[in-house]
Amino acid sequence: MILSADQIAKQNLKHETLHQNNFGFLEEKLTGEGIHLSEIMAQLAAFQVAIPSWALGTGGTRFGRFSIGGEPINLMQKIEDIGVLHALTQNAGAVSLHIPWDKVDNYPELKEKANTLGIAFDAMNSNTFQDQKEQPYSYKFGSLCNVDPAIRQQAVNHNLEVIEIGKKLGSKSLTVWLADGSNFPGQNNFQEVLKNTLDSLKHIYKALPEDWKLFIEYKPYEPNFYSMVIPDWGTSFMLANQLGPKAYTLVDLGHHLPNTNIEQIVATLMLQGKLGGFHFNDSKYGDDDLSVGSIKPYALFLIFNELVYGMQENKNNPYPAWMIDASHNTKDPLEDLLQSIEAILTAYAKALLVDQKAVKKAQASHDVVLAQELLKKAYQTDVRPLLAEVRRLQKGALNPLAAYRQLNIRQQLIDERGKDTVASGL
Ligand SMILES: [Mn+2]
Repeated sequence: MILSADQIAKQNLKHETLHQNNFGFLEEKLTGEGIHLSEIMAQLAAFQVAIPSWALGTGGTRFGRFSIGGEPINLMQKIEDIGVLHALTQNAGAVSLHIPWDKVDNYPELKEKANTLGIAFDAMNSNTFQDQKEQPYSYKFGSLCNVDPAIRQQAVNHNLEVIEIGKKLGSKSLTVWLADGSNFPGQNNFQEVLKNTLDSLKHIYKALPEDWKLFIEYKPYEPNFYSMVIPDWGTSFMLANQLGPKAYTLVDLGHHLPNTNIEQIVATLMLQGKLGGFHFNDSKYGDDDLSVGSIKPYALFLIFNELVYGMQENKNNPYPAWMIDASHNTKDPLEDLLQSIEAILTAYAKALLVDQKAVKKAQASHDVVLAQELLKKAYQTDVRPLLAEVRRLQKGALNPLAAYRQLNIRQQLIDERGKDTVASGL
């Protein structure tokens, strides 16, 4: 289904008066504090977060999966769902594909469809954590790290194929996340599997077009529980440095052990110009894949504070590729994504409100209390009217979630696609 600007404008009428009052109040307050709102609003409008093609259906755990109905059964329908998210929020203008799940026969047709909905193709994701029917070798004991050169070659070839598909769609980056690792002591020789991984990545890097980037994602545990070959940002950073200037580290919020200071990792990578990609989600324990900002919204703000600082100060670091990487097991995936997009933009807006000069001054005079208060002040600002105004100016919804519900979009999708459809992916 395609959502028109007229349908959204009609929904906006219901909230118009209240919004004008709320925004007017906030605008006066922030302008009075010397904040240049138009600059911040332009940055918020420009922010586009990619939606992964595998997040549009209901996710599951190893225990079960509960379908929501009306799930997209092919990539065209997934693109349409992202079109709905983008029409409502104006911040979801990109998709991230996973190969082989998202292979199609006609790539120009796919590109055309996405273009008409204002959706670009962000990073391509390879998959060497599952075996595919037609492949001769198994990844059970690793892919790029495997002790068997034939298995490594198969995994390298898969990544080269993903690059070729990406080229057809206008993507400019490849994300490599490896499930490689071991479950028991003695299973792997740590040095050997890391060396093999670097060697395999070198082959992939060589095939990368000049204007592409390679993102290396890390994860401390799961699916392997004793060791992962790329368990942390340090290993990813080392590999990226050894590969060359087109290779970067990718930070996924869920891929850290509890209480890790992720904002410090962000700062370190940006200082080195090596933060390439970013995956949003939230968690209580590990890679829980919960809606962004649902558990630790202040941590998300602190992370964005470092991202904003880095985007302003570390010009050697490229503009990061943003993506939501979550699994929607209990909610309507589209509602969950709307909540995540709102949480991301909220944290970004608050970080943009931080008085960086005043923070620097407080730090220079060792005024710990003031430095902390300056961050808190920005964090406690209610930026919802600001985000609504940015959306309104671009013909998005004042309240995307309310519009989604009032327009009965899930029911329409069920009517259109059926109750028992199952999306491909996780
Ligand atoms: Mn991820």
